[in-house]
Amino acid sequence: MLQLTLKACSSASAKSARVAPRTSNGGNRNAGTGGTSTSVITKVKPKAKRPNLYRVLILNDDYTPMEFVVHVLEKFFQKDAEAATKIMLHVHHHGIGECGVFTYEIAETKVTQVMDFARKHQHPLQCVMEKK
Ligand code: TYC
Repeated sequence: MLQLTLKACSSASAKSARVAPRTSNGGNRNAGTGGTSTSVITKVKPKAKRPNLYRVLILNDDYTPMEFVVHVLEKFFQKDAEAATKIMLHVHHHGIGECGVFTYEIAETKVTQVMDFARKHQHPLQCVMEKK
């Protein structure tokens, strides 16, 4: 009897898939089996892990002009005028709103770009990130 078992492993890539038979009895494939042998073949399964995602949010304030917020959304978040205006008005009425969802490094870069741009134009606009 030859028993072949395909088993998933976690941390190797598909390229290094090992298909050589490995025995579970120290190499003596016939030990205690009356002449039968058992092989376990392990095959590495590629494990695609999803990245952590972060929301980039802007906060309302009383001083930043609406047109500036719309411009920020167009410039840094690739929103068209209609989508940008909708987000800006949502923030104006609810206090906070989502500009986009990104991986950690991209989200961090967006926050820095927006904060630097707002400071450069002397507006108090605040931008933060939040893990999803
Ligand atoms: N509340 C601001 C105003 O009345 C407009 C504004 C909207 C400011 C969104 C910031 O994130 C913001 N001028």
